Amino acid sequence: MSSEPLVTHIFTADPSAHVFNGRIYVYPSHDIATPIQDNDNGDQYAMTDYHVLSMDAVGSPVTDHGVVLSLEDVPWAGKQLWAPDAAEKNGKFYLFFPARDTEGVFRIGVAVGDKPEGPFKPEEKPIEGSYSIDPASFVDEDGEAYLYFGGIWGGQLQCWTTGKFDKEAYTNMEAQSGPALLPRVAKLSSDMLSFTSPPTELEILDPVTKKPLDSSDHDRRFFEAAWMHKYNGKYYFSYSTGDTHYLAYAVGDSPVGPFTYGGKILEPVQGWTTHHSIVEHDGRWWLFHHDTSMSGKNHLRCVKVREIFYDKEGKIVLTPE
Ligand code: FUB
Repeated sequence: MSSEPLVTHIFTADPSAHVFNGRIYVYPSHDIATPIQDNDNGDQYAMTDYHVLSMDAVGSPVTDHGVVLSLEDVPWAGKQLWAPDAAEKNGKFYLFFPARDTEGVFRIGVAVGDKPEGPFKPEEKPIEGSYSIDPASFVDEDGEAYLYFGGIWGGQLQCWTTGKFDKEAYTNMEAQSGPALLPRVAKLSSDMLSFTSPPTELEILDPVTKKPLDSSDHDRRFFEAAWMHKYNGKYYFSYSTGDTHYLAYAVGDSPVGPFTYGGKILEPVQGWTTHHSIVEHDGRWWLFHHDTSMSGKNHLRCVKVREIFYDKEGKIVLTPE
């Protein structure tokens, strides 16, 4: 189950999985071929639309619902439809997605649909106050909704340390000492179309020193691919460590942190990027992720799924105790 791509007729990546009406829906990036050479900006990830996949259960046939949103339909977006996510609230479905605007700055947009499989109609403008990439939505048990986001290097998070886009910071990628750059979280308005207040940083602390992780700690510090899920009353924030290629997680008592580093979920997969989501279905927990086993190329990825487990202490493990 862990080694087979979910679908083979298109390239898919960055899978955000949710259960809506008892069915598993996956919102992936739709990778496409491009002559652009690999670079640290991620220019080779030149995606232009989104598909939605769904299935009754892991292992059952997967339906591709086709194109649910295209770049040409998003008035503010210039290029690069990167990792999306979706949420449901009050019977409506929301697709959150990053793209570079016409100035080349990554912003996050939202598109609204009546069904989990779309289609989705984009808002005219990106979410005010949004920036960087990899939005992940989380609707808590009390109905409050949050958007987590951010990605360094090509994801431009390092350009926002002053609150304004700093083009010069782009080429620096990240500092090599001092506290690591942090993912962002913002509470969503009740209509899911805006932030109720400016995004804040999500703290990730070392479990022993209780201090923020350092930017030199490439095995543990946040890079991109935020995801939030709740298990046993605790909030699990998971992410990619980017250039060290791990999926890692941190645990907290509140959706806005602070979080304490908890460990690795997955070792590096084939390909430069690693990106995932975690979802419960019928009492079992699933890790959706991607690799490049279908193509051998970093920008032509395929989504896979494997089961995960929790040990007695609530740590995420790949084999049951
Ligand atoms: O798919 C483009 C980018 O690659 C995503 O936004 C990152 O998380 C990485 O998977």
